[in-house]
Amino acid sequence: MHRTTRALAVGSAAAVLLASAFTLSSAAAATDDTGRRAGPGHSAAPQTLGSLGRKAGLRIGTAVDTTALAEDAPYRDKVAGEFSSVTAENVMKWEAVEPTRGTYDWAAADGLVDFAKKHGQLVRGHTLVWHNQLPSWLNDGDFTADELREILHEHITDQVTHFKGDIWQWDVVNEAFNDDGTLRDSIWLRELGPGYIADAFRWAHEADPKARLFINDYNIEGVNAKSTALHALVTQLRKQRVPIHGVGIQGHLGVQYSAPHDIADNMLRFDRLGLETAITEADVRMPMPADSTKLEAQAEGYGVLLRGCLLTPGCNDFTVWGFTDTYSWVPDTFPGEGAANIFDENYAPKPAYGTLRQTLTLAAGRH
Ligand code: 9MR
Repeated sequence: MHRTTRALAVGSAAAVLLASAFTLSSAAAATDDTGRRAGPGHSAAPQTLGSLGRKAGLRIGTAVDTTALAEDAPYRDKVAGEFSSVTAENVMKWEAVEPTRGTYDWAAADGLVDFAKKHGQLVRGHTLVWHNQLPSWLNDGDFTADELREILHEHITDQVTHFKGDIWQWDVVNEAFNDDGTLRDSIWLRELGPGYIADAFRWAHEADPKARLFINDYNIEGVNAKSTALHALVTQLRKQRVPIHGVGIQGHLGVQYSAPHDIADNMLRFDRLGLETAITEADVRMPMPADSTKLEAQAEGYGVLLRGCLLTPGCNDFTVWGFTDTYSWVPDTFPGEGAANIFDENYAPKPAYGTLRQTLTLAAGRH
């Protein structure tokens, strides 16, 4: 993503909206570096991303590292103060909740749910069906297809029942597609066939009829083969009356790649199906070391993702995948890259934080 990519593609209503939103965003430069407007009418109460989001009709969330939540007081204060929804970064995944077959360990996840209740936050549940972070008894087991189907059914039923009433949105199925739009070759597809997706949603709905059920994936920000295949799948699922309510767009970007300036085009086509949408895992990494050009490109990336959400009426949550560079999955997965979050390692706000605040401020009254 480079400054030159600010030139926006025209030819669709969404692109025009994006362009005007960008103009507005530039005009908002008359704010101080926390994004707060100066002058008369300026409220003394500190505005947070969560409170600004509320005025713009959406929740602003973060993935939470529950070890950091327990051990790092400044981290805990930021989670509590800045955000209006939370997602467990790891502790609701299958390997965490059922490390030994038949023995559940909900302690860490329950702790996060309690924390969220105490701070008036909603919880996004992440995630029920994935190819990754499965317990070894499952990965290494020798199960028939019928047994695996029953294992998956039981997992979904037990986990959704355990959290019944406490989860706002579940990422029921995570990362089911390849980038070319074919279904990912996972244990679930191989053993159960493509019907595992509809089954997972039906089972989750039976266990908690009030939870909003999402399919979630990465590299589906813009209009491309993967997002188009996902659109075709959810269209079909809705026709079959499968209880699917939303599409989660992860939003893992990097400053060295083009930003998805057609994100509203893409999100609006899901909106037209009557689906909710959310940005579920926003972060914008960069080749290290960071410098001011990269930080500005990063701010632009966050802004593109947030504006895509704000331009989509049914987009009701914008979640960042962690908020401080101290705790990030990026350096482990992409050696030589990092600094992907909106606060630095000392919890100082980066330009991206100001961009989110300004963009939310301009969207006040959205709903
Ligand atoms: O941030 C998570 C990291 O701590 C884990 O080691 C990793 C294991 O795969 O999963 C990370 O979270 C992923 C999320 O659950 C699904 N989308 C991609 C995220 C980043 O890898």
